[in-house]
Amino acid sequence: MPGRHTLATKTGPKVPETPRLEMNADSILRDFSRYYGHMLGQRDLQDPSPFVYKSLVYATRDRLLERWKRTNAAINDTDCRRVSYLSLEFLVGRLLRNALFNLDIDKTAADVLEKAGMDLEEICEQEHDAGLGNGGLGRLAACFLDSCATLRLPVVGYGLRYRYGMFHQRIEGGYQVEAPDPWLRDGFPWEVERYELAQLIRFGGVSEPYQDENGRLRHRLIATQDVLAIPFDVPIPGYRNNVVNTLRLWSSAATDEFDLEEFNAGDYSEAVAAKNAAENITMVLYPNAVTETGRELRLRQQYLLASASLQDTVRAWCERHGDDFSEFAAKNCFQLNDTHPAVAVPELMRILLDEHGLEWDDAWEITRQTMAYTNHTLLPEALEVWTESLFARLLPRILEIIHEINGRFLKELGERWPGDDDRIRRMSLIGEGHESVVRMAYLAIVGSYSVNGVAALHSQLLQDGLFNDFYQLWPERFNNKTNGVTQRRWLAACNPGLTDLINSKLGDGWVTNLSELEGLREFADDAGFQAQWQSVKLQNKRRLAALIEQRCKLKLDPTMLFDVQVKRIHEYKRQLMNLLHAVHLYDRIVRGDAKGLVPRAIIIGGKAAPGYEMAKAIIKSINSVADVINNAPETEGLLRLLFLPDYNVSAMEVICPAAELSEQISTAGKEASGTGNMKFMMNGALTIGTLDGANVEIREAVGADNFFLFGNTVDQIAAIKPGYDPNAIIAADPDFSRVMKLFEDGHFDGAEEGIHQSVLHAIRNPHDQWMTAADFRDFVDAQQQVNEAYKNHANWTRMSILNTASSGRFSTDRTMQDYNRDIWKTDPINPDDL
Ligand code: 26Q
Repeated sequence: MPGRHTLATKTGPKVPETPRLEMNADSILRDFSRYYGHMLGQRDLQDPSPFVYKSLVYATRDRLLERWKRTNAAINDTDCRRVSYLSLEFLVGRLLRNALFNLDIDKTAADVLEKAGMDLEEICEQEHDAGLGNGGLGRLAACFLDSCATLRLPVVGYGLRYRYGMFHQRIEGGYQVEAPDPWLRDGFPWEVERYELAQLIRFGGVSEPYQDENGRLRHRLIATQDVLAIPFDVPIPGYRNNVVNTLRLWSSAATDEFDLEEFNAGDYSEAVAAKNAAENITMVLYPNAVTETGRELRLRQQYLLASASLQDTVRAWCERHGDDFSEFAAKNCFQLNDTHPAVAVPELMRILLDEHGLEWDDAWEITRQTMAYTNHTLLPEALEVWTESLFARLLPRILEIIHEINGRFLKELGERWPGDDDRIRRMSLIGEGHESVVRMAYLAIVGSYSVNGVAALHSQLLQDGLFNDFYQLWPERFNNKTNGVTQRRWLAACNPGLTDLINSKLGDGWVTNLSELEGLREFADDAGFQAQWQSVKLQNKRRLAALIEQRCKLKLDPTMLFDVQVKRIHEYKRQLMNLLHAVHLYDRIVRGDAKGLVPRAIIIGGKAAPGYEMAKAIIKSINSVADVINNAPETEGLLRLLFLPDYNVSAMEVICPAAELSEQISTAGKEASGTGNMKFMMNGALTIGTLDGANVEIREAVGADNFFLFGNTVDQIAAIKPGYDPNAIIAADPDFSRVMKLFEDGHFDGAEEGIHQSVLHAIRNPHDQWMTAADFRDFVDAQQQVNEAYKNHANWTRMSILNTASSGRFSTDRTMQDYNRDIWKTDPINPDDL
């Protein structure tokens, strides 16, 4: 990388070995105090202050760093096969508690701080969430990193260092209001800037053919607009194993050269504007939708990630192997987290062809043997496409390469299915509509040796439906990898009460081997154990009630049934059906039909994409209904409905330990997997759910008796769809009719007449894709079963214990072992052997 900051990366004299940092209380306190006093210039301890937080991070980071260096040495010295996990999102949340826990110094740190009059928990709360993701897909990537480090797998996460992460959500007058998330404002003490590893990213320009010195036709880009990608590394500690992996986040910046050119031409303002444009690329995380004007920037983000990460890997490769790429595919794998980084396929081709002079066939073999693609959605409208015209303007050489890939691919199809023009048109990487587009999912499939879905049902539906043409062509490429969550964060760290209780019976082996939770089965009927289990849950409910009181100014009775749905707001996730049920309960109560009704708190949380009007209308409806329900004297002690603002990773760490009922109520066939469902199950919540995504496997694992199933299946949904008549369904169901009438009579309108119109219209629409009305009756009946089950506290607790006991499969440790066994095929590293 050219530029004035370039540092030598070649080996020189070694830095003298410093003694290993100790992990005891004295040494941690010493380092903490040194940072507090000497680096941050503080005198008196203020608890909890950002300075205390930072000092503790630095003391912790020092201890990570020496392990980090050794891990990198273990990877580089052994020239092992390695994996790059490419993702536009890593929703890591807070890191301090996790780092202390994985280093096994959490108790020590807590003691040390307590002696100094400080509370570790409060200090941890000082940390801003790193909200570099939207939801499930981003959080999955973060759980994967934790599990890979714990399993000693040589996996680097490559992502973007957005200056603004996921927006903060406030609720004003019942409406969502977005506020920026300047999470880097006070600095991010975990990261290490690596300017010496910056990469040059080239946009625009013209692709020019030329003859190289051997008379071969090659291509080069001229007159490009260049941007720098600067890596910031974040340490990812494994669980008590001395492994520290890397999350490398790219930040865009103007190149020195670019600035200079403009300055020389005397155009100062242009130069500053160009610098701005460069820095804009990683300015903001896109919520899961882009407006027309945002599209160009989003494609720039995708290319910057793909290009910088590939160049980074290829640079490291060439340092060791020169221009010999014969072993490259044997030693490297790129896992694409959805199609967002799929431009990596043509970009690797470009690097190999244009920069290293490989022949097409060799470059294609390498590319196709290193790329693997994970799909996270079945919604056809969510499949990513980019117009050719945008590609031509932004990435002309990449578009040429895509055309060449497509030409060869269509030829192959023509040989396999001669004359089947319809099929060939369907499968083309270029879709012809009123504007021609590049189909990123197809590009990813054609360029990969593995294509996976994220739950058994989802993977099956990909093969049978969305990607069936490709499945017929290459069945061997398709596989399933059911999602998981890391139990280190989602049970051990976020639920200390339950952790202690489980450990008292089973020891702590489950922290790295979650199937050991099966051992809880034997205590499921033990009255003493049940009492302890209940008391932990009650404690956790109090903790959530406190959070709710703080954010919603509403006091919850912690003995109510905590019924929770937290996830992004989307029509297919059917928060609306949950709302209809809340209104149904309210209707029963005001009609005096509340006999036998268990007191229930319905808690809903999640963000709506800022441009998704229907999702925003759903939030408003929930809040308007909540206003009425919570202020009606009849509901006192019986029913509460509330919308918890600003749902994020840290909120979930308080929510999932407290939940008793987990709402997983998407229209069958629409939710790829879900992962919140797994966090809830692990923490002893029972699920009310459709046969969708990973719910299917959750139910299999825990047994049908311990799961509240309802709703139409994928096949039934398809069968009813043609004659779907929601108005007839509503008319035939008195409960449903009354619910709709309350809405339509303006009972929940407050001062805003007609506020629920769009939402009601959606339910009554015969073309309602999500078919809320079709599942309403079954949902209400299943909720009635929940009601009855909750009355038998011993049996409910038994079912709760069995849910935790059966959650072993849903650890990302298992998921990562599956990826590694079938796709990555890497060997664990061992820094201790150095
Ligand atoms: C698209 C276009 C422009 C900008 C952003 C996006 C975008 C961003 C994020 C599109 C989708 C996402 C996120 C998708 C997601 O979170 N999917 C979820 O992935 C989980 C992990 O596999 C699954 O459990 C969920 O079922 C799935 O919805």
